[in-house]
Amino acid sequence: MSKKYTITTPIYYVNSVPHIGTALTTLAADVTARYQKMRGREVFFLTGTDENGLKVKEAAEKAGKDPMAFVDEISSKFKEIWPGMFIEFDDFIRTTEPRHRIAVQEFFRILQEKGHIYTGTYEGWYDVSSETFYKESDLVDGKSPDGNEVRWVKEDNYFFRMSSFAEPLMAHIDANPNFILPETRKNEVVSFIKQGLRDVCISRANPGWGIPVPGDDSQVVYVWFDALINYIAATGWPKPGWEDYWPAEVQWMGKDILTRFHATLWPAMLLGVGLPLPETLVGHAWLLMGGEKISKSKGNVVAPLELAAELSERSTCALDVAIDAVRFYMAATLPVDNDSVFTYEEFDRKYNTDLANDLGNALNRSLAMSHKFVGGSVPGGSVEEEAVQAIAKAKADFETAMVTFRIDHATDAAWSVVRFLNKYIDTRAPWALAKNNDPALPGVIRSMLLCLRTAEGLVRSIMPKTADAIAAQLGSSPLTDWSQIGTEGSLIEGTALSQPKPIFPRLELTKKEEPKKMEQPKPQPTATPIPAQKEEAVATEITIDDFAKVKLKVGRVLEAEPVEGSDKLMKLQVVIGEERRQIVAGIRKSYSAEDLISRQVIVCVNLKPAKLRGVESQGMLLAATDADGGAILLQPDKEAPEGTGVK
Ligand code: ME8
Repeated sequence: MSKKYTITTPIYYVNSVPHIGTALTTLAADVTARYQKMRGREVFFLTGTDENGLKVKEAAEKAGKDPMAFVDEISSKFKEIWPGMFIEFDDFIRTTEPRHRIAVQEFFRILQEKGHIYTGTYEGWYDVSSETFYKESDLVDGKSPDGNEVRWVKEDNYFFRMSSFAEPLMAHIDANPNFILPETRKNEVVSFIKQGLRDVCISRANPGWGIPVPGDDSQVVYVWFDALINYIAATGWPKPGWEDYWPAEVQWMGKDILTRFHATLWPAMLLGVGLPLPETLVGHAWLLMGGEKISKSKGNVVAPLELAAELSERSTCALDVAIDAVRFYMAATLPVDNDSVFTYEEFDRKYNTDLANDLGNALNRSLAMSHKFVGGSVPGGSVEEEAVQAIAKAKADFETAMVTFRIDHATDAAWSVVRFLNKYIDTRAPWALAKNNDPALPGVIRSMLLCLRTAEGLVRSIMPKTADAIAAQLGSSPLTDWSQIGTEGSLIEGTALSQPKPIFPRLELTKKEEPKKMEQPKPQPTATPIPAQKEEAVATEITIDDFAKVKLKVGRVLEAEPVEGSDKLMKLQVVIGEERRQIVAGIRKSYSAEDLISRQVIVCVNLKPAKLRGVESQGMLLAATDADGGAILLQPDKEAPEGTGVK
């Protein structure tokens, strides 16, 4: 069997349920796994739960439960939630399993045999919350450096000679520039090692919970020493065959557990036993909320599936899509060097801008125009050079980002082709080509569709269900082979396209929810939508100055969909120069969505915004009224750039 591409997450404490902090690391590992599978690697993706240790025992006591029943219950929540987020792990290890206990005891025994373990008395502080030993000089105002309560401990324990591994460890770090990522974290680790690595206490007095030290039931193995061994236990070690799974290509974690544990204790333990070191350790930064790390102990948790369920309810997108939107948010904002702050406002804003506006628009416009201008199937013709280049660059940038596990950069690379596509549509203006019977039209539409197909492939590891939905609308099978992404062969001429079905309905943000920092600040939206133009007699004369107060501009309809629960109203996304507006108009009886997409319109842009059937409208379309009361939309006599003023 060939060596698998092994990816691990930390094993999470079962003192409480999963939240978006733990989901962040697991999602990063899942994106890595899916990407490597697309590239043809056989992947072994390991996650699990950390169930020994005082922290868990005390949490069980607090809950009034037997520790085993308690860990069974919470571990199963982790095991269930990940598939719910479309996380495809291959193995889930629990440190209460026999396979883990056997590996830990064997590991301990080998280190003892090799003279790396000795007995002594530990006297110092212990932080149960992070299961960490601290010296007096480590404390800050009598607390751990993370601000946790500490307890004084004096015990006869076993110690691991970590100090003797400082040199080989530094040599390994120097020789392997990608061993610790990102660079900022590597520097932290190097300075930690340079301060001098201390021997580590690796056992605690047996509290009746944990893995007994081999040959000494009065002690249990220190929970961190035990937990780290999960990575090798899951490979089947010490039984033969583990070499197919170890060393890991990448071990994902948060920065909190990199320096003291994964980047020093863990490699020293492996060196001690004589096992190879993982290729890369990635220690990402934290997601904060209200200025604090999102954590179980702080109680400021956001449950990822609840976040998705709420989004689905508020936006009316499908639940699968909402789960993908949570995945997207995490991938796009994955904190690397610096912590990032989670806010519901930013989550909503990214949904609207990156998903509804960018990706959703690109999909809807491309499909609608393919139906309108080339009969609804993939045309032949050649893809235009600028599209070829944008596609190649997006794919290459994605790959480069993934070499150093920059999931945030990879996500941005995927979006670069989406952003290119929206601009390309605006500048190549297929509606104008169609009007002039320009022979470039099929090639332009093909270029648009190839960009979409590329986007489908590039977003697949981040948003698998959305990628499937895009493939289905393109009438194509899912693009799962990385080498095919961006190729002409991935888009077969003559394939029937489905009608555009909006995947990401826009979220209506109330004033309170309106994000403080918008990427592209919109001018104050104004305008009351007028469902249908009422014919009114001209009552009073107005002056030219009065008339000048009414601001009219040329716009173009990008998207159109009926407003649910109304047989008159149509919700439109209209581009007016640099800005986009949502306009609700009572034109449904006279126009279908397809009639409207890509049509130019005249918009009154300075009416106060209003809600129609609960949907905000930020402008009004000008229309005449026919004999039956139906709307006849006004449009410029010839194409005018969007945003042009009308007098
Ligand atoms: O430390 N932002 O488990 P744990 C980013 N059992 N990542 C976060 C986060 C946040 N706000 N909160 C949690 C343990 N994480 C040990 C690990 S491994 C041998 C043993 C993620 O349940 C991040 O990956 O406290 C962090 O390192 C991990 O969850 C800590 O999970």
